[in-house]
Amino acid sequence: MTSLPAPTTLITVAPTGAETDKADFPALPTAPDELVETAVRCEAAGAAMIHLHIRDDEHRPTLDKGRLAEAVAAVREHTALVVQLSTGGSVHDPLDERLAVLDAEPDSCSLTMGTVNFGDDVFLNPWPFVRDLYQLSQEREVVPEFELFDLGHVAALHRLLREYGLPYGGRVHCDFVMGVPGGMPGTADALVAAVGALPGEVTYWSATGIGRTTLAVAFAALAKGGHLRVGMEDTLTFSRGVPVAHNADLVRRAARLAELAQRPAMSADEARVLLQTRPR
Ligand code: KMH
Ligand code: ZN
Repeated sequence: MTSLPAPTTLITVAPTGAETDKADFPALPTAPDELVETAVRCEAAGAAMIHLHIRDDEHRPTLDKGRLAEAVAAVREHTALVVQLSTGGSVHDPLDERLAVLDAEPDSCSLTMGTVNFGDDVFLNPWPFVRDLYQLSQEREVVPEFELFDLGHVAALHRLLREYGLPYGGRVHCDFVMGVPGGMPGTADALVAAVGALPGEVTYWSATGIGRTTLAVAFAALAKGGHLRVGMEDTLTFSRGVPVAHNADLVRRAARLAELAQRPAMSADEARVLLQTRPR
């Protein structure tokens, strides 16, 4: 693994996800104006990229093309954040709709490197889908972020790069999503093993730990020279018994940890250079 040393930390915020019900968690940003307000506050708190899932008028997950394009435009209008759209959607979304997410022309897209059990559900990512989405991202000049839920996904990333070459922009950025019931555990040991298995082409990686693994994964990622993803998609509890009040609180805490590690949060403009997103 030859990841480049970064003097600053990329903080990605994943504010919404597809799993939590608004009714259970009213602070979850689901409406377009809530997403914009969240993006603005998270950028001010230190985020440089936003990983977006969108919802419909009833706050249910959707991959509606018009709404996706509106969300990308709205975040771009109010912030400089790198806009990453989720192509994972919810576990119920069909593969063809997940491919069509790229029609909304994001800067970046998530790209999960294999199927994984996801609680009681299955998050489906068969190889032909992974391959098609990757080739589409190369064609549309969208920078993929490879989502790695398990060590097998790291092995699949070796195969993808070997068979289909580098992503648009030439940088290879991945994100370890740890602690999902069905994937690798959110521990420092698992992170060290997974980082050690990365292909040599990987330039940067971040990590996020689901639920109570959040802090352990964040500390381990910083110790290993990685970047951070935080947000209510992954964590609904700020500390024992204290629900997250706003995504910006999680970003602010991540920025504080990065500062302590003497790799302060990078700006969105720095993130564009790091990731080599398409100029806009
Ligand atoms: N909602 C999960 C099933 C991604 O955004 O690419 C998948 C997910 C990954 O959140
Ligand atoms: Zn997601």
